[in-house]
Amino acid sequence: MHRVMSAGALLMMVGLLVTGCSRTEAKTTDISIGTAVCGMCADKIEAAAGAVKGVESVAVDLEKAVAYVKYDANKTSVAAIEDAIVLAGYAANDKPADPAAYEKLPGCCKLDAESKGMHESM
Ligand SMILES: [Cu+2]
Repeated sequence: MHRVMSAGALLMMVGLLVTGCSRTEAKTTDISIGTAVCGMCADKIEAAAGAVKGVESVAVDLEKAVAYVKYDANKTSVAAIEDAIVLAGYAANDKPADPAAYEKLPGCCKLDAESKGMHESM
C-alpha cells in the first residue's frame, strides 16, 4: 500500500515537472508474455497492443518474455492492453491466451507445436 502510494506521488511530481499541465497521463507497464516464442510472436503482440487506443509504444523483449508498454492512462488501461494481447493468441500477465486465437497461430508459435520448425506464412 505504502509503496503504491509513494510511487503514485512520485509519478505525479515527475509528471508535473516534465509535462506541466498536460492532460495526458503517460504510464508504462511491463506485461508478462510468457507464451511468446519467436519474432513473429513479438511482432503480433506489438501490433495488437499498439492498436489499442491510448497506447503510445510497445517494445517486446522476447528473452525476458515481457512487453514494455507506454500508454495514456486517461485513454486506456492495463486490462485493455492485456485483453488485446489475449485476443492475438498470447497470454498476458495472468490472463491465458484466447483459445480460438491461439489455434490460429502458426505452428512455430505454439508452445506444444507438433509441427515445430514448419513455418506457415500467414
Ligand atoms: Cu511465434
